[in-house]
Amino acid sequence: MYSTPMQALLRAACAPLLLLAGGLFAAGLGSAAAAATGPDERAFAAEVAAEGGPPEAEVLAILAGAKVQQSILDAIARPAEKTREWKDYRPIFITERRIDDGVGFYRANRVLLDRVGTKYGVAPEAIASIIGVETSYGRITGSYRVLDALVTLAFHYPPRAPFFRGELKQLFLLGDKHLAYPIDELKGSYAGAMGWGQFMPTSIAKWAVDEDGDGRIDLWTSLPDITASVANYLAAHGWEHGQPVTVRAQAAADARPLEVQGYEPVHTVQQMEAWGYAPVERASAERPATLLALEGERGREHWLTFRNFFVITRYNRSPMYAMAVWQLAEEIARGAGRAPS
Ligand SMILES: [Ca+2]
Repeated sequence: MYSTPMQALLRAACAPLLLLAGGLFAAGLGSAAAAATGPDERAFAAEVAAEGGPPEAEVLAILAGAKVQQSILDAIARPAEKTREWKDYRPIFITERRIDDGVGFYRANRVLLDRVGTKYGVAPEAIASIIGVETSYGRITGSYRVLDALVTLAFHYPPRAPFFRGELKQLFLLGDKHLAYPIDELKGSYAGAMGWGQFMPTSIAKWAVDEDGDGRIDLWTSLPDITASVANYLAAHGWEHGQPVTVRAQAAADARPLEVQGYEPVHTVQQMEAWGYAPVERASAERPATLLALEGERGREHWLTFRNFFVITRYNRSPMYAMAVWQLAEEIARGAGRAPS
């Protein structure tokens, strides 16, 4: 999702917009300041109330309790690190510990993960892996108050204010059904991403699920809600159950150079092969694919990526994120003694 703790490392790969802000808004707040409720906040509260959220006075009272935090502004404006190559990126996410913890998580929750996977038509190891990459299986879900994060970024960070204002508004519009805790008690990343899967408010509104049926969505303590919400996110973005995610390709010496724009699979495997990128494992000739080149430990790697890979990039736009998620998923499946699906 948006800027989980892990994703401080991904910033270079996925968010050029963040570059714009370095240093511009760094001065003058001290460590935290009570949020003002000026004209912007009053207009916001009126809007929330008009769209079916809590009454204006209640919204303003909650906003007044928010703390504008310099550390949030620092975190979002931190200059991007230089772009990492896959060989440097992979070891950050695919560690022995994360694999072992993933296998443990899968084994401990096998019945649930398999049931949710079947119900939503998503590979259960992909659900476990996303939770592993986002928050180390729920260990690091963020310690900022979501209200502070979203108020700080909506009203005190002009480069992304429209985006975060929209997320803050959605937070107020979620209501009791979608929120297991009062707004001012929610914790998350510095950008307001919540729970084991790091859902932003708009993602909660669209895709989070009350899987255990207790009438509220708890993305912190209900494993059925957590896993089903991740599964539903992938399903809603077009996951093809039982279908491949990637296949390694061998590039011919005279392979046609391909300028890949985005990660939508647009050419068939057969076409890719004709252009000089032959899959090293069996792959359906008619399956739409696209090409991903990565600088790996042993030089350049070529991969054909399919619809399911594109779906993972809907969770986070970086293709290296998607590759890390899927390779971790494969390790989890192997370690748990099931064939990757
Ligand atoms: Ca629930």
